[in-house]
Amino acid sequence: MGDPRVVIVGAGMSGLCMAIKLKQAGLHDVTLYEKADALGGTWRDNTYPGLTCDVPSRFYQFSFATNPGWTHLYSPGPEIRDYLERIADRYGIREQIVFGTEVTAARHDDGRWRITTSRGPDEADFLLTATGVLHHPRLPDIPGLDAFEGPTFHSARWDHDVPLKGRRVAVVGTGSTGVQITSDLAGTPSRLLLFQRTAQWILPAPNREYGRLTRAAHRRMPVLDRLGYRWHEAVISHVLSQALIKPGWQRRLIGALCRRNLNKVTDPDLRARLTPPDEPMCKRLIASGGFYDAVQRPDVEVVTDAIDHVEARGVVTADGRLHEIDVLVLATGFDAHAYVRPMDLTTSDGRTLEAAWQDGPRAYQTVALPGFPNFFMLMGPHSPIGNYSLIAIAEAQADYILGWIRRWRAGLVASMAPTADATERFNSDMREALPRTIWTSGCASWYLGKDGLPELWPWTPREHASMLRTPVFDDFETTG
Ligand code: N01
Repeated sequence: MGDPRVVIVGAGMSGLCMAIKLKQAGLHDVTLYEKADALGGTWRDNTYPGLTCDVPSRFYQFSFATNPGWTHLYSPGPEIRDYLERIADRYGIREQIVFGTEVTAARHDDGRWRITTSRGPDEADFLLTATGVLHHPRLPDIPGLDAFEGPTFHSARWDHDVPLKGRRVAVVGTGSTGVQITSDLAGTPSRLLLFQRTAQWILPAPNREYGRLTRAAHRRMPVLDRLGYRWHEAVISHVLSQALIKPGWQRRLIGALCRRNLNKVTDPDLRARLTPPDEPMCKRLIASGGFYDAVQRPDVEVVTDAIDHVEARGVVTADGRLHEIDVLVLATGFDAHAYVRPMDLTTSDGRTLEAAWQDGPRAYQTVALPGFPNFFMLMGPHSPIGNYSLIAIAEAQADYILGWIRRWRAGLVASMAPTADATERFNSDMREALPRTIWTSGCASWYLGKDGLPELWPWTPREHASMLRTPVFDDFETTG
């Protein structure tokens, strides 16, 4: 059948992963469209102070391209971005990327995807989206936000031209981002105000530095990299991933570590205000080594009165107090349910992605959609994105997608899409399993979809990988 033309949308970590796998399989008619002017996805967009991956570096990397040079147990964001840049060059992917070009729509017609980009049309036999999960910043609907006279920016759009030293800075939000910013920034502004709506549990995670000797040893003995990868994979799989999905010693252990960590806060009033109302891990678990030290500094204040509105000089809380500030940082998270959109996808019979997902994003086995032939997603709905390495998940999904593309190349199929029945069976199994997870134990989080259920994988990441290793051909409608 010849080689297919493949279009990948997005040149972040998962788009690169897919492109590398295709290249290694000898498939060269591949284009990655990237709307920004640089690659790296979330590691390009986020540049806030303290940006660190909270998955250990030895596991948060491609299993086929480990990096002996990681400087820390948890790598700083710029180091991960450099790593992705180097990988793109090493595997010759950069030449395949068309930067500054947004895919706005795609329609499946006559067996091909007709693609509309901001630079003109294209066509492909396969359309693959690698558009990420946390891509669209969510701005809070706080009255008067526009009235503030000083600079205001979202954490994922950090304005590095704004000086912070010696000024009064407010951070709204205490998710992973707000915690990392606070831990790093404390001490730079003359006053740092952290506006907390809901306290969150913090797993103690001091960030150990890898010394020159360790790095040299890893360079000389690649087996150490492989061992490091397997070790962190095993710890996360056997402890954290289990704790999320069922009761047991793992859940008790992580809960106890978080509670003990909170005792580092010596002032009983502050400790009470930092005590979350829910179970550890109900919201995405935050890992940090320095947060409780930061919030106990005299120049840091945790404000727990609700924000009433913002005015020209600062933030006014419900008790009527005006907190005067110079800079306002919104670490208020992302719209995690805007998968793939705003791209318009349409099938030959007029089905749209918008309509297919009107009740929330649903997929077949996290990677495919019924009625959408030769279309696959990386990091699609219900991917195991908890606290696991998204790179390991992308690799499993890319291998699965590559399997279908190879079948196409071998002439075994011309088009493939999962059946509606198989997709419904998969989603109904998931709906049954989700209430058993810790994420439904009674908290609001970005994990929860419209139906109140988490849009997450309710089993172990290893089960996700093993599901994708064994495709069920009967679940697909194929032609050719
Ligand atoms: O966003 P979040 P994030 N008034 O949605 C608060 C990943 N990540 O950017 O809890 C006041 O978790 C909101 O309060 P509440 C990771 O997957 C990874 O921090 O809703 N406050 C909350 O405190 C993470 O989970 C790394 O009551 C308002 C905060 O804003 C995900 O990104 C590093 C508000 C939002 O927290 C998102 O984290 C960083 C309002 N109107 C992030 N609206 C890694 O290391 C919202 N909030 C891999």
